[in-house]
Amino acid sequence: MTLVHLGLGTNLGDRAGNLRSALAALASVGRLAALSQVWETAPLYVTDQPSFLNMAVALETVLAPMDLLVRLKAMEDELGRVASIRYGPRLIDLDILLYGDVVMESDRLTLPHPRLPERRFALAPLAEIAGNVAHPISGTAIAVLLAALKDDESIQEMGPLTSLTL
Ligand code: A4P
Ligand code: MG
Repeated sequence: MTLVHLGLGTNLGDRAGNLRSALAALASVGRLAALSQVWETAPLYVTDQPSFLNMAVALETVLAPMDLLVRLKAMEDELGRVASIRYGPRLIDLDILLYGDVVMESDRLTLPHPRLPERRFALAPLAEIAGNVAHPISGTAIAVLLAALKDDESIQEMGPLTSLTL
């Protein structure tokens, strides 16, 4: 059993509904151990697209990293994701931020997520549920990585998913 941290992102359609559907689907690959709040975040990279809802979850799973990735990609398809440009709009995006303290790099999977340290939209929700967890490569705690960010990424706390009325 490994404790994995996932980042969820959505910026199309019923965004809160997309997060709820994703959580329901994730229950089939492990036990949800913690949920962050929902954060509304300005789009990064491709800025001419709707704003995102982002959240992070902790998942206890017996699936190996590649098996988990395959299941997450299948979920993205089932939840209605249509092929889009890189960093473009999506119904739901499921990224593996941390897989325990595993460090690996292959064509299809890089762990921890390579762009985690630069992303406020990923670090802020993750810090709520894993602030004291050390980044497996740098050894720096997630909360410290967040505090060290010097970007001007605009993000806003929206409260727990259960109380979201968007
Ligand atoms: N892949 C490699 N490592 C991982 C990992 N740790 N977790 C591979 C998940 N996937 C991983 O991803 C492309 C491929 O990356 C996967 O097939 C997998 O084999 P994708 O989700 O199909 O493509 P993408 O999402 O367009 O690219 P990428 O690089 O994953 O981008 P992100 O990280 O998903 O970023 N702005 C805000 N505010 N909030 C967002 O959530 N998201 C994005 C997309 C851009 N801007 C955003 C947000
Ligand atoms: Mg992705």
